[in-house]
Amino acid sequence: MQKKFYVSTPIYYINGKPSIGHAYTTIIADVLARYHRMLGERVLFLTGTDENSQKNVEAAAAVGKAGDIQGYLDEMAAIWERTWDSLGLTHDRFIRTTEPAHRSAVGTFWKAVEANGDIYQGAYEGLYCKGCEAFYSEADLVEGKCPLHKTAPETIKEKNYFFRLTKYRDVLLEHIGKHPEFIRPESRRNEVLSYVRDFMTDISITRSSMKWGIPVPGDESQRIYVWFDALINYLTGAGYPDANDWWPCDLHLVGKDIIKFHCALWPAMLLSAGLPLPASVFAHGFFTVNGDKMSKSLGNVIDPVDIANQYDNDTLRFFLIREIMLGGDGDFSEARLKERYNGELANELGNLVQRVLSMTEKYFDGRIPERAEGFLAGAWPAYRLAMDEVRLNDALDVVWSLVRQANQYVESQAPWKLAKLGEDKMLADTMYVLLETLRHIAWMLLPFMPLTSKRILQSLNLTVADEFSQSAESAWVWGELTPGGTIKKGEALFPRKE
Ligand code: ME8
Repeated sequence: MQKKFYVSTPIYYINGKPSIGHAYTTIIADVLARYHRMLGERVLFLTGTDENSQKNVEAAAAVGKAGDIQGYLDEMAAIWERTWDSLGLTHDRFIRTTEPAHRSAVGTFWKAVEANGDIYQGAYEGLYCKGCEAFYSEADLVEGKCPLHKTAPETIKEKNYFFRLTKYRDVLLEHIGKHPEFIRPESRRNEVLSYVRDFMTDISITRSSMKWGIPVPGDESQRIYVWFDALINYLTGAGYPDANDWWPCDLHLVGKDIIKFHCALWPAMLLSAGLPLPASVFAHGFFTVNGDKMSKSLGNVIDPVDIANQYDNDTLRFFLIREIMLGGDGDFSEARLKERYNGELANELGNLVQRVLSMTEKYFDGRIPERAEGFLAGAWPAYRLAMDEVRLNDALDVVWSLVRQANQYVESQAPWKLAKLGEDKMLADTMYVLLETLRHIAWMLLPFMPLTSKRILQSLNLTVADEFSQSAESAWVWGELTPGGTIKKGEALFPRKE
């Protein structure tokens, strides 16, 4: 049976435009989705927007749309969807939490949790940060302010419904302990374990003071807490409550800021509703911009589309993944971007492709010579293992070491000398090895740099579809490039930027 792969990103708040941070998560999900499609798997790549948040309501009011919140959300959601489209992302489903399908799924889910005895009424008083849409204790605050938003939380006092989160403490601890792949990278697991063991309490899952959001089934005076509603998007996006084989999700990709919601609250909700848990949550780090935290107040929020317009979509993807070690924190700087573009893309990859094609034209009239043995050994297994373990930096390292090896091979073989000396067989072998290596590099780049990959394959006179419904593994065998075929040298892949 065809394997399935279901990957999700967080659903984002849409009180502003997408930043390069949001693009980072969504691009990583796209790389993984493309990789699994390339393996011949059925893929569901879900992303979307978190629309029942109080911050979206305030953002609507700030632009004079307090009377038409849904209209504001429709405009903003369209901006987000257009952004992902313009970056060439291949999400299969864009979910919005104001969709009727989601509202109804949340109702069904609520009733399942309630039927299990996990919802009770209580009075709530707490410090609430609207930025985080979360309650804090005094101990969490720094100088009385939210550590993330640097604003003082409000005191909220109301009658709410609570979720019996603590009932699931032991099961969660056991699950996390038994399944190391449930929370990745490993450094995040201890953070979650300590929270679940020592700090987790039952949580209030409704607000009586809010007018926006999904009403509690049977009590219209209360709205469901935005996180309780938002997490359920992963089920709605997979067709819940209809039975289907997408659930459980294979990989929830998130930033480290929202790990507790995904690794404690969400699995407890699923256990309560009697549903299987996702296989894995992978949390990446946060990056700064030129060393500073990216924030609206500092005015340094980078628009991913601006970067893509200055360079191209593939360069943006390449840079984000190459520059920031997945799982750790990092920094985004345009100076580094230009350096990597001119160095790794223009000088290394672009130059390799250009010189190999030029020499094939010059010495063989653009025809692919007879087969010869190359130096690919071990590259595919290393690449596959890295991709399967979500070590995207390592997978790109495999590709770049091939690019470097190929460039060194050009230098050491010096085809121009072989041509002068009349070493025809050695010249032919050298060129075949280089052309065939380019083909493998193009395949490995497909999930990361789909347009570049396609251009390289086309220059080798090979065609490739954007999406694969069939496994491409047969193409990864050495020697698949057919002697006698003609190459087509095109424009330089990455013209240098001064
Ligand atoms: O938290 N570096 O939405 P959100 C890396 N709606 N990643 C970044 C980043 C940065 N500087 N800035 C943002 C929410 N991100 C909820 C999620 S899910 C059921 C609900 C990315 O709009 C990263 O993925 O605040 C982070 O987790 C996410 O944006 C937060 O997006």
